[in-house]
Amino acid sequence: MSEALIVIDVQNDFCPGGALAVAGGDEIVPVVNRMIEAFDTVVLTQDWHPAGHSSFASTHPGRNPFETIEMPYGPQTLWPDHCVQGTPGALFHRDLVWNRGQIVIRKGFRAAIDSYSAFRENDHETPTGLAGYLRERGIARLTLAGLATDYCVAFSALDARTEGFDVTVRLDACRAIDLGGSLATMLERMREAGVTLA
Ligand code: VGL
Ligand code: ZN
Repeated sequence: MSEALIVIDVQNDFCPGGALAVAGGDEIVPVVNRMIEAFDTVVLTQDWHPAGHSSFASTHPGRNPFETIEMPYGPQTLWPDHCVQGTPGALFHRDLVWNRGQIVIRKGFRAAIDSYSAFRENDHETPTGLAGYLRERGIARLTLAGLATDYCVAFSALDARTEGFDVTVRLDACRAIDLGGSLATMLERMREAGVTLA
């Protein structure tokens, strides 16, 4: 049974000094680099928003980052502007050794819809194509690492389970945003979905 490493959003804006910095986000880079070396199949994701993206608080007059609004597809947390296409904040962390990555899945590129998951956008419908890519390559087992544990990593892990993959999240190679208890909530949801938390 073939396996793949999925490296989620190890980008400057999610590291200290970035627009949506995750505490200790840069600490995972050496750990992730060792994992990249150890896997034959390596996939990376890149949060990749157009300027004025609907998940940015700045797009909604009178709204502040970390508030929640109702979107046509359900509740959406508002974020500071981050990972804008072509900006330094959207680049992978400079110490991430990503040469061995075989495909980069960009997500969140539609202005009207956010995408935490590497598999489905936040309407839980629109696919990114990653499940088909992995299945066509005969991959059944996934190991996830990256940022942030309770958003993009967790939603990717849950969707991967729904798509029928065997999923392990390497918590030592992840860091969380932890907004209003989101880390505990998402760890429990992952456990219930049969994700192995390592
Ligand atoms: C993420 C919030 C907004 C993440 C991306 O990578 O976890 N979180 N966009
Ligand atoms: Zn984003």
